[in-house]
Amino acid sequence: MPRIIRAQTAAHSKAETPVATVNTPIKTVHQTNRRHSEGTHILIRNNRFSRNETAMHAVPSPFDEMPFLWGSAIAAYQCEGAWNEGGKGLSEWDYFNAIDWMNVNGVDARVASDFYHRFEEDLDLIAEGGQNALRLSLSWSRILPGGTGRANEEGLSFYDRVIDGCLERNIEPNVVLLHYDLPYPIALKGGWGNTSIADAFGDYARICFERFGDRVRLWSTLDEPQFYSYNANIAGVYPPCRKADVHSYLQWQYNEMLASAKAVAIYHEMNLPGAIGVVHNDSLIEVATGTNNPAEVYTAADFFNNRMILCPALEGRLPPELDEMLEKLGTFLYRVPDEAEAFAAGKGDYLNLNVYARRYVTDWNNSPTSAKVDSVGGGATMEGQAVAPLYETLVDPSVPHNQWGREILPRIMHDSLMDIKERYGNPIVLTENGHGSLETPDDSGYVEDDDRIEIIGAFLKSLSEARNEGSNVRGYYIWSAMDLYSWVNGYKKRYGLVRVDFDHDLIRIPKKSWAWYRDFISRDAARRADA
Ligand code: BGP
Repeated sequence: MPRIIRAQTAAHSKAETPVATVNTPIKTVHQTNRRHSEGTHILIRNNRFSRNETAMHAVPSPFDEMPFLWGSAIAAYQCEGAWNEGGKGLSEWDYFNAIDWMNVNGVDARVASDFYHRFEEDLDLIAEGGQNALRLSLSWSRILPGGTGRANEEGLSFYDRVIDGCLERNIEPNVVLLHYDLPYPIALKGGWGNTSIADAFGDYARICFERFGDRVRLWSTLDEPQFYSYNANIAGVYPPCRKADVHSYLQWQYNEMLASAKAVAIYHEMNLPGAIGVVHNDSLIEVATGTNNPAEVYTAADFFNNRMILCPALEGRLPPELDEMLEKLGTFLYRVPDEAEAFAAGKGDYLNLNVYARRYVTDWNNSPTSAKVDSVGGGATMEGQAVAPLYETLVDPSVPHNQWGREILPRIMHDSLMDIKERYGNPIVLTENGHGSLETPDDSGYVEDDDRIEIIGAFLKSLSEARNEGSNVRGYYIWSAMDLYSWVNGYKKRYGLVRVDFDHDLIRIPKKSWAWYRDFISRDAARRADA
């Protein structure tokens, strides 16, 4: 069994943590046995960069008035369809998927799950499934068909109906302003490579807050800005499909977080009765034993995967290690003159965290920067990355992988939540967790997705451990409410609690996991009421 080196977890209290200042090298490496582990772990005290303890924005926390949120998640481009209806403009993904040779699975989301026309039925199934929350995104192109300028009333009123439909059914809407589907006119101007996108995004955000801010209490600016940029600039599978372009990868994240900060600042100025943050993904870094420079590898992988997002989002500043890392990576960023003020004003109220997998890393072994992803399935390719000259990922043979080569390791739910609690401390909503699989229904269209039930059940057990240990987690959402378009993976990769029959009039049939989740939620409520 491999041993791994990991960040501090709740297994070690803060009191044990030596206080270190910025630029203090990490020295302390501890070894311990962990009950969740598949082997022996070594913990790194990652205190090289002191936590920024500035007070959080003083907004009334809407969480105080909410029960624990048990929900599921969707995203506009992946489920809405109606790509050219209701005055909607073209998004970058509409354009990209129309280019044959870029569209690896030969499908697009012009119809998708047709949520645009069937959202009432989907909301009914969410409510009947015992869920009290839905995370959804708005389509920027539906609201501002040109990306900027005049808002489209038809688009706004569609989202009025969706949000009101949630509230009528006691479903708390958690709204993301942008989930990858950039308006094409903005992409034409350089998209996330152009710092002026922050102003355009701020204007779009203001329109959404003005229209929906009275009813929506949970907001996110962007979905997974790091993973979005990674797929677009390192893996090269999302538009504009650049491979191993580290400069663009980091420049996008800088611009994304500048845009996010702008939207957060506008939201706070408007004094609306809710909370706003960003959605980040897969934040847990674990370093394999046998690694020669574990502390350096940890810091580098944490910077590359997390810190460009988490520092602005939760501390209102860029990572203190930014310049040092840029120099090591041999690259630079175009930065705006007033960045310190912009990021300080854009600190969020909470974090939305998506948990699927960890980053299992070791020393750089001279491989050029590259990413391995599998957009077709079948299990031949394991997910991974090399980031020259900093670190590489490893395949851990003791951990099972799904059919797209992604680790299935449920105990990371607990470890990710405790890691964020220890290092950043903000409230968290667990906004995505799920299991992608190739599914075969029976003759009636019913799917007995026992694998999903088993895997999500194990993640939920791990979530419960984190809750019991004091993680400030306020909600959990399964990806996804129903089957939908899985980006470059097309429609074969299914995540839904409800099957959508894409070949037969998009009929909805709840899967076994839908009823199982409903029963789980009601059992949890009963348990907590008794406690
Ligand atoms: C998250 C995205 C979602 C969703 C999910 C599953 O990163 O926020 O949009 O797609 O991952 O990923 P995939 O569909 O690529 O399997």
